[in-house]
Amino acid sequence: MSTIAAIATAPGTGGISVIRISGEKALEVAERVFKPANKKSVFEMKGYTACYGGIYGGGNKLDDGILLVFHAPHSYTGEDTAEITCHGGMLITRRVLRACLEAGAVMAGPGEFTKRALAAGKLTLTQAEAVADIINSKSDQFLKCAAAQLDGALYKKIEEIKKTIMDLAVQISAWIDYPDEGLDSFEISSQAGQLADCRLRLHLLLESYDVGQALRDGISVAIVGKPNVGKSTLMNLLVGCERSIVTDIEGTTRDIVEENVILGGTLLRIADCAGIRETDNPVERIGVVKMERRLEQAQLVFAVFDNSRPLEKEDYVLIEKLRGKNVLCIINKLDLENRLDMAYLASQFGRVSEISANDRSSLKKLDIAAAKMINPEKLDISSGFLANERQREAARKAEKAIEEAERAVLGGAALDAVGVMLETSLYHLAELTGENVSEEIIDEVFKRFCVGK
Ligand SMILES: Nc1nc2c(ncn2[C@@H]2O[C@H](COP(=O)(O)OP(=O)(O)OP(=O)(O)O)[C@@H](O)[C@H]2O)c(=O)[nH]1
Ligand SMILES: [Mg+2]
Repeated sequence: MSTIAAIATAPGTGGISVIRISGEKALEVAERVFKPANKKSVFEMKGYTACYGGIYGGGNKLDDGILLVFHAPHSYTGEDTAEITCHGGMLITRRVLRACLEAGAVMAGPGEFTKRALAAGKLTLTQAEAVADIINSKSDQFLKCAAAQLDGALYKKIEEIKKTIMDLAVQISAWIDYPDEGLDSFEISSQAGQLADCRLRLHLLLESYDVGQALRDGISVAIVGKPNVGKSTLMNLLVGCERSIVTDIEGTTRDIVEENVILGGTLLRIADCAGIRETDNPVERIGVVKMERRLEQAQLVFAVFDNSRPLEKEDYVLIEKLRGKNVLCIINKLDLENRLDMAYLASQFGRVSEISANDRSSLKKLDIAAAKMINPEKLDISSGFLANERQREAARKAEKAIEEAERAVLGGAALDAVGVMLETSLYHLAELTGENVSEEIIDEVFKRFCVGK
């Protein structure tokens, strides 16, 4: 296999940059590019040791830096690896990379270091996918789940299910080999019970997919209410800057203004929408239609009401629209004299938060209310979850095969047919963990990675 090199740190100016080299000739490449200050050869360096020295390329000294050496198999990739740390300028970093390429390395593809770690058995495919998730995490909550995944949370869950199915398949093949023994009703119900248990465990995992997506991409939240209640002021409070235009003119916001914020420890994709009302203004009407569409898709709604005005027709229309939805009722403009029927709103919504959106101290209240709304138990997927469409598809196929096997056992179908269904489910579970995937799928997974990881 070729020796690869890439810049492992983010592009841009920084304190330091790291150029990573991995492969059979990693130390040879490093020896050509890096001259230790102690005059020793790079080949003399022990694994996990660093040394200070000069970095050379094109016959010139490029920079001073540090070389870190890992000997196979004790490295991330399982191969000999060298990491050169230089000063963190874009130009100098690229020059050092070029020197490594001129010294015999080839440019690494996206995620190629992790791909090699996978090939060396250092990681499972689900763990490699977790590496990409960790890199792309935008909230503490998702980071925690991705870290557990890297620790093998999903892999362990799938292995447990596979073990149960494998035991059942072994029993079945024994019965096929010794048909005289026959299957009694106790054995049938025990087999069906174990299959039902596996099906349930997979079903729960399949449900975890949506939660994982929501945590990764953010829970979709719509801020709705009649015009002028302070939706955009609330949006700006949550974002921490003047993201939406605020005026005292009704119908200020038309287009949807969207932003990611962390509230209650969770990433939320918040949309500030046009105020709900009937209007002759064609532009505002388009805004209202957009708001309604967004409201339909929202996983969580912040419904805003104005403390200084009595409930009006638009408020009642909105309350009707919100039935059955996950809603945090926000009573805004608490600093103004109360004219709003708060008791009525409390009777309509499970959770009410009273704030002044133009007062920053309201943020704490909203944080606590949102944390309670965003049911943390339901969102706790740190014990393993399906992280992407590839994993979901494999789990779905395995679930289907188990379902069929369960039905076949209960229906008294021929044992060899049940055996085939169990084999099918095992096949798809192995696909999920990556023991049984094609090169194309692996390539697809690593496309999501950055070069240098
Ligand atoms: N006193 C007081 N005024 C507020 C508060 N929140 C918002 N306002 C004012 O209410 C007016 C309307 O605020 P916006 O945030 O633009 O209201 P909106 O709901 O986005 O309105 P539309 O975009 O027209 O639907 C502005 O003059 C804000 O300054 C608050 O908590 N207290
Ligand atoms: Mg607005």
